[in-house]
This record gives sequence, structure tokens and C-alpha cells, in this order.
Amino acid sequence: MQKGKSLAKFLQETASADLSRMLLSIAEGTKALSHAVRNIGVLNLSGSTGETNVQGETVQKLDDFSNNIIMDLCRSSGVCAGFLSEENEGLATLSEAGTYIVSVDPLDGSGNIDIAAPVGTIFSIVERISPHGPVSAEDFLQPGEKVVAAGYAIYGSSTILVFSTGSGVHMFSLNSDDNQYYKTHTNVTIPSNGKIYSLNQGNLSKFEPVAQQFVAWCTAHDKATSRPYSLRYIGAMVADMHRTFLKGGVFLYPAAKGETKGKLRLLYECIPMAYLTEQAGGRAINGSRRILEIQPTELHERCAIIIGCRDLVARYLEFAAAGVDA
Ligand code: FDP
Repeated sequence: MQKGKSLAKFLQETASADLSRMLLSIAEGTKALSHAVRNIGVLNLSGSTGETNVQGETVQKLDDFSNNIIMDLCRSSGVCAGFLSEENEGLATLSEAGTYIVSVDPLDGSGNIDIAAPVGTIFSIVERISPHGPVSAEDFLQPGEKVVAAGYAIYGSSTILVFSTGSGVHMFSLNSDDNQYYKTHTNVTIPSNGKIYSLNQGNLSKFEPVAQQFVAWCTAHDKATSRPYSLRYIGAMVADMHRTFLKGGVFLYPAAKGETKGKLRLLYECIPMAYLTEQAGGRAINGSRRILEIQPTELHERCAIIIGCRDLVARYLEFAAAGVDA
């Protein structure tokens, strides 16, 4: 592969020493997970542990493994004060003198593990509010506008680390020869429009009426706007969003009828993807509000999400503003 700038060099030039350390530790974790995902059979990491996580979902061995790796690397960075994961019920203090609070979905899309389809890791980082010492829930319950860095790694046909520290979205590919990340895309921008919509359409009758109206609009024939659009749904947010960053379109996990929250988690799925999307020129809403403005109230809070190209998210908002009969 043609090598761009290494991750370490890029961070040295664009981020503070502590934030670089934090991001490099997470990046090390994603390398270990990339290796584990690719060698799941021989490492005896397929199947479930027999336990259920805080979300009530079956814990896969790889979920557990991923959580331990990312947490250990965050701890050894020395700058990570607090850690919250989809796999842990409570928060953890890792370094009382640390600055950063990390919320992470260590292995997003676990439903894809056993079929060798893409999975990933999603994270967001804020600075602690509390003084040195043990972290508190308040440190984690900060709106997305306070994020100082966020990103994801996708373990697909190649491994790509995508992140932003507030000045654009950058993509680094993992080179299997030396196990290092090198820059392959810089200042990624989501096209303002797109021809792909992405949601679990099998659940359409359960989703809020606006979502149904929006999907009917996406699938209607209209030459001027190149409709009908194509449906693409991988079933791992990280993979559906990676396509959205590169090809445009919109990804949705709307609220169910009569509810305001969706399935995905605010702190370690919706906020990091919303932050990256806005950094790339797109938009992210919960159906009516900008996701980055939402004040989280619970560590494992769920949130509806409509995210991607500006014009498509604006169209959803227009339907919402017009109101539809249930
Ligand atoms: P998964 O349950 O496989 O971990 O994180 C939740 C998530 O995957 C997302 O990655 C994905 O977009 C969504 O759930 C898929 O949900 P559905 O099976 O309901 O479509």
C-alpha cells in the first residue's frame, strides 16, 4: 500500500501530548481487536460467554475480550480518568490523576461476529468535570458539544481507524506488514445529498410515523431527485456509518411509535457518530433535535438517530415539522 503519514506522527502535529496518548492507546486496542476478529476461530473467541450484559443482550466471548483489551489500554495510558463501556454496568475510575473520560462500545455489531461480516469499536472522549480523584457519573453525562475527540475502528475487509479531534475527520488504514496505521483519507466530507437510505426496514411498522413517511418518500419514483433510493443495511452501525461517510446517504434508527428513544446508545454510539458527522459536514438528529445538544441523563441511555447527508436529514425534519397521522 502507498503509505501516508503514520498515526503517531499525525497526532504529534495535531493534538496535545495527553490527547495523543489517549488516542494512541485506543488505537493500540483496535489493532489487538482487528487481530482477534480476523483470527476468531483459532483463538477460540466465537460463541457466547453464557452471560447477559447490562442491556439484557447475550455477551459474546469477543465482546468480553474486546472490553478487557480496550479498558486495559485506557488504564495503561495514564491519562484516562474514567471508563464506561456497553459491557459494564457502572463506570470505572482508571487513573485518579487522569484528564479524560472515555465512553466506548468495544465491539459494535456483535450480531455480525459469527458470519464474518464487519464489526467495529466506537468511542468518544470528554474532559472530566470533577477534580482529581474517583470519577462520577456527572463526568460522563456531558452533552456531545463537550466532546474533545471521537472515532471508530471498522474491522471489515480492511481495518480503518476514523477519528476527529475537532478539526475534520481523518481515516487511517492498518497496514498488515508492520501493524501500523497510516493516513488514507483526510478531511472527509459527507456529500450534501445521497441516494442511499439505511435502516432495519423489517421494523418499519414499529417505527414512528415520520420514519414511515420518510421511507415512503425514499422509495417513491421521482426523476428530478433520482428516487427511488437504494436500501443498504449491514446491521452494524459502524459499518453502515462508514459507508455513509464515504458514499453519502442517511442512516436511521428511529424511535418506535409512541416513544421518544430508539435502540442505540447515546454516549457511545449516537454522540460519537454525530460528532464525526458534523465534523464531516453532515447532520445528526434524534427526530427533532440536534444530537450534540442533548443532555444525557443516564449512562446507558438510548436515543433515536437520523444521521448523514445534510439534505436528507433536513427532509426528515420537514416531515416531522409538517406532522403525520399515526
Ligand atoms: P448489535 O445489536 O449487533 O450490537 O449496537 C447495536 C447494533 O448492533 C448496531 O450496531 C446496529 O446498527 C443495530 O444494533 C442493529 O439493530 P437491529 O438488529 O435491530 O437492526
